[in-house]
Amino acid sequence: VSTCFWKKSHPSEKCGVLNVTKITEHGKKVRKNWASTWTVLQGSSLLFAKGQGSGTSWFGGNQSKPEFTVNLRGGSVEWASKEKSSKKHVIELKTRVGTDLLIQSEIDSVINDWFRALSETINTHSDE
Ligand code: I3S
Repeated sequence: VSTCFWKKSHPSEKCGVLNVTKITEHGKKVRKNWASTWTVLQGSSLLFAKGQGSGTSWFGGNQSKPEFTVNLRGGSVEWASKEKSSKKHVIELKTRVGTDLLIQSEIDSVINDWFRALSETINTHSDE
């Protein structure tokens, strides 16, 4: 997708709007705060920007930095258990630094694609 980049010089493999919340920060439990979040997969990084309505106006727009970034190297993904969330189609992403996220979409195919993309990224970069 042509709109799927962070900066023109940094094309991204994948981007889209997902529901995202942190559940831990450096291993400590934090209060959930689900938010509709622009998510960009770029190399081994996952970049987030909250509160943006439209991807095309935002990517390449005036926001030059992501609000939040996680490094996928050494992380893991799994489907979240019912205890973790009452929502459907929830991915639990764990990072090496102990910041864990839940990532959700109502759309089956969307969340399945993300699960695959995140797993592949983690596997590809695990030896680096
Ligand atoms: O795991 P929890 O605490 O049941 O998560 C729910 C809460 O974060 C709730 O907000 P407050 O209790 O802070 O008002 C959210 O509205 C819910 O969406 C959270 O649960 P789900 O099952 O949707 O992840």
